[in-house]
Amino acid sequence: MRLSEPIQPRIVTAPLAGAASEPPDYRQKVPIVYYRPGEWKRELISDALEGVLHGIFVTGWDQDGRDELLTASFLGIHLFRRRKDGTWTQTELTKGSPQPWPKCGSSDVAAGRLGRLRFLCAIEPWPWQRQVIDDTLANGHTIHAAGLNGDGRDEINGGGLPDIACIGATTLKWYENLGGRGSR
Ligand SMILES: [Ca+2]
Repeated sequence: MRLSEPIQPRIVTAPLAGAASEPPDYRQKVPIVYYRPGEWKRELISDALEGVLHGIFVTGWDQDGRDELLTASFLGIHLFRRRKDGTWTQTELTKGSPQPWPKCGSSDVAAGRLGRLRFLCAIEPWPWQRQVIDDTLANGHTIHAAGLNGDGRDEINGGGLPDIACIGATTLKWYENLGGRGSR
């Protein structure tokens, strides 16, 4: 993850749930932290999320040369941005599934680009402009947007047609982007 100039990698960690939380509700705050190379000191990004924090996704959200962090948790999908002074902003992008706790929120998130359009793909999102690609995947676990058809382009960052891969309990599905028609 690139958080500042000059570009240096950082390690971001996000536990699945709070250390003392218990299933099925996992009612406890979940800390997201990062470490800089060399000192490896634990620095807090946020402890505002709660429940299961199942997915994180590092992305250049605003193309300012620094990476941002997307999270998928019981509270939905959030965007974390690092300010120049080192503090972080948190923006809720969607609350995810509206079902009662602990079936609320979102399980995993990835960001991609379709030409100039930016999109999120998630396992059970809610608002935004939502299009159901598949409702047959059992126990959807993780998701990613990428160029999967070997055309040599980084389709997340460089345009083109991003595809989506999703892992369920016993299946790995590839949803090929056919320019709006889609197939799997
Ligand atoms: Ca950025």
